[in-house]
Amino acid sequence: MITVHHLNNSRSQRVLWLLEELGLPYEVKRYERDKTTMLAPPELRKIHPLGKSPVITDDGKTIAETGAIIEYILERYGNGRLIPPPGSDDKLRFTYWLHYAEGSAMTPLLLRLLFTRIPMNAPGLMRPLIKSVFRQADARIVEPQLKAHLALWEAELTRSEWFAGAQFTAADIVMSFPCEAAAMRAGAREKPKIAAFLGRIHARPAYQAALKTGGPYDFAS
Ligand SMILES: N[C@@H](CCC(=O)N[C@@H](CS)C(=O)NCC(=O)O)C(=O)O
Repeated sequence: MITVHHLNNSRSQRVLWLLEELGLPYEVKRYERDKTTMLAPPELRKIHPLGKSPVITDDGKTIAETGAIIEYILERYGNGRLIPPPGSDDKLRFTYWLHYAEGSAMTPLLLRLLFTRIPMNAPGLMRPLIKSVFRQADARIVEPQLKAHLALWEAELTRSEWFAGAQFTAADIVMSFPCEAAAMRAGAREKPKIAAFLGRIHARPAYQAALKTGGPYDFAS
């Protein structure tokens, strides 16, 4: 049986959701973030050297990295579900979003998070100066990138209801996290198609079931 090594309030929520969508049995081993640093506990490094979440173990194998986990589960247990037919245009779109979510979309979102958090932790007297430097850097480097990414998602969700065509697929599961993070940090809810996408995914029974299993998740609102 698949074991999901689940870090609270993290990307591994997507893996729980995928397993719920497929109706597969799984067990959950829980790990708690450090309340100050938000880092994963050292025990997670015993499962995979990077100690990041998500990571799963199954049948003697350890699989890390969201996209690789999704591919593994679909190939081994999916029976063709939640993935467009091989060779189709939608399959190409699926592959793009599967890699893009972590490979491209998360970079400016992470920079936005850091550029906001670093000044908050700066020593008192320096804080206004550091805040101003980071605000300018965000406006110059991060904001234009986020604008372009959000425009891309909005255009794709105008072309079809889901990221890889007319049917819901695991591409929507992988893209949920950038969309949710962008709703918190980059005004994604002002984009009507992205906002509607978030409404649709949050209403799915499997998403709700995964939330119950995973516990408090800041990104679901
Ligand atoms: N690209 C990786 C990112 C993994 C990652 O950064 N996970 C975060 C959780 S959202 C984490 O483990 N953070 C805790 C830490 O870095 O200690 C993936 O999608 O699997």
